[in-house]
Amino acid sequence: MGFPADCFESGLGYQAQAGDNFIVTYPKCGTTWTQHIVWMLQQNGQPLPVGKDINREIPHLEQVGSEFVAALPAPRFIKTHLPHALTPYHPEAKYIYIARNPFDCVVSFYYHTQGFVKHYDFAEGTFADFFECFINGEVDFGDYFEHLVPWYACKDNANVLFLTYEDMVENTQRAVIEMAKFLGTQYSKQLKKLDVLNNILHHTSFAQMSQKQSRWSSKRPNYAAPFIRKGKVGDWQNHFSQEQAMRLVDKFRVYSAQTNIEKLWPGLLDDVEKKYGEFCWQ
Ligand code: PPS
Repeated sequence: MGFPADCFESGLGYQAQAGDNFIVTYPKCGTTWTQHIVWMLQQNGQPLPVGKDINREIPHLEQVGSEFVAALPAPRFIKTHLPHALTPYHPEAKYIYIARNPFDCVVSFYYHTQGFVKHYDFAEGTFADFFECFINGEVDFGDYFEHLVPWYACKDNANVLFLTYEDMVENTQRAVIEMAKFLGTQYSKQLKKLDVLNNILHHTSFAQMSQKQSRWSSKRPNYAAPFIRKGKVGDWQNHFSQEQAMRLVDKFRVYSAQTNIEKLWPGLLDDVEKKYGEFCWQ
């Protein structure tokens, strides 16, 4: 992933504190979008100024290390992709977890891995190559399902707000309001001013964020493709073979049998099977 090893290691040792707010995701599930929403909630609806890097404002724990995060003014807002067992915990810290369906996640992750040319040496990698890594859990931050399942189990905890990327796309306003309420009255009362809510919805829309991405930061010198790429639900259908679709359905069903994670995306697995169901195992 290209993070300094000492920062990664020190990030693992960060002691969460009362009042910390974590944005927790498996990669490519809506982290950057959520960072911008939360940042604007903190700033009375003002967007991130040109030249500022959201990953300095709401830093990625594993990238910057614990000292950087500990030195942030409270209340801290922190991004992490760490799995549940490694995420710094404090009962009075808050955790916003965003889940995205694994079909679109792997596609987004593929373009990410292909795009960071110096970090991954995968510029020539195909989707088929990446799919094998993903389904075997051999990608940054490990297995998708192993990340999702323990957080899903905590979804009703008072200090966890569990949302899906798909819900955010379907009704962004509802998601913004839920985030604000969860973070506390100082944030939710901002939304009573209509222009604050409208500003957040406008500036964090896919159109705005994709248009502005190169102006915010350009601390992504090794990234060869747009980071805010397509922002769609269902793009996987343009990438998956029948065999890949059914293998991911099978893996999903194994995890779902124990946990009901299938309920996060009602009808998804049935739809995939309907579309690709004639696939016959050899
Ligand atoms: S990372 O690298 O893990 O931080 O990536 P992350 O930000 O979690 O995920 C990137 C995907 O989120 C999409 N995105 C958005 N979708 C809708 N609306 C907005 N505003 C938005 N901002 C980012 C981004 O395009 C990536 O998804 P794909 O499918 O690749 O387009």
